[in-house]
Amino acid sequence: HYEDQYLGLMRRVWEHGSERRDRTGVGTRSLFGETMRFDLSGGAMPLITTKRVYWKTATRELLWFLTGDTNIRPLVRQRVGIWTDWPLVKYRAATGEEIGMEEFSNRIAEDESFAARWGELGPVYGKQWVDWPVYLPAGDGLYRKGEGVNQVAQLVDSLANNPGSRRHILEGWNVAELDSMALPPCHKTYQFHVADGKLNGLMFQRSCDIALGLPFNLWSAALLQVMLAQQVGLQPGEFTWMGGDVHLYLNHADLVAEQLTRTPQGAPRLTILRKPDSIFDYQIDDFAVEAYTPQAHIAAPVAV
Ligand code: DHF
Ligand code: TMP
Repeated sequence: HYEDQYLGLMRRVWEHGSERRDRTGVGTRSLFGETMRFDLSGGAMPLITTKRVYWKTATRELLWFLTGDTNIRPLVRQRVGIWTDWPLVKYRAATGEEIGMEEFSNRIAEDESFAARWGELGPVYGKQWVDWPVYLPAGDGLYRKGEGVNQVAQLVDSLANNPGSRRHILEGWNVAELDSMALPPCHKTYQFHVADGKLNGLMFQRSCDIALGLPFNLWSAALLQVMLAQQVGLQPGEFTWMGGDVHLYLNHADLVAEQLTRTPQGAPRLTILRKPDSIFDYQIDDFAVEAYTPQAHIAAPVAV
């Protein structure tokens, strides 16, 4: 089963990972340099079945990236809370107010100027993907802001018109802007490859939370590949995932113990119900997943 790769990785990291202190202070066990491969033909997706994964939440996040937005407000208004912890921690630190997650989310959703002030993550994925900043020399060592680069639009164009290229890349790691991001990108590089009428994809993730982030990341990267394939008239081929620092947080012991007793079941399939006019026109209701009968969700704390 395709998911054996995920469970095998989880087991290896838990049993053989080096124990390391990390930025969050929680502590992890970690291995460096890992790969998994998934066949996406016929609608197959690397969707984890040994716990329920909220693939619609992950899809909403991907669609939000494609809008170029970097404020959590549109996510929060769709009841997607996966990015709320970071602005919340910042707000608490700045104001000293002991506000709860629910109250903070309500204010983000209801108060536009509050959201503008406190819901911003900085120039994260969305910004770099569709509006990578460009500075043009303006004489005397000065620069002026040029039109941003829409990497995603360029990618669709290159896949369609220059399929043999070895430069089908989507990059999130804007070195000059890392300091102003709430988190530097984890899934930082995507590369695509056209061969035999198929679109192959590769995603490199520099830092990987196996328990919480990875199920979302596998789904989203594969979904982006399938959407791109649809846009340029190719079949989805193979999806390769590569991880740098691949870790389990020490406070995920209960999740690991439970999930490793479970056996993957079924082969969920994705259908895209129409062909939107462009890669930027997909909506949440365009996606249907069949044959997904996951085992129960396993809650685990996220390290902030
Ligand atoms: N930090 C850490 N430490 N791990 C992450 O995976 C992570 N991911 C980020 C931002 N920072 C991160 C963005 N993606 C969840 C999933 C993905 C995600 C952030 C959080 C998460 O908490 N998933 C839970 C609950 C999902 C929900 O409530 O909708 C899960 O069980 O999947
Ligand atoms: P870091 O920036 O110190 O590496 O911390 C980021 C943490 O978030 C790390 O545990 C990896 C995890 N993460 C994912 O696994 N996937 C994601 O998509 C994101 C945004 C974060």
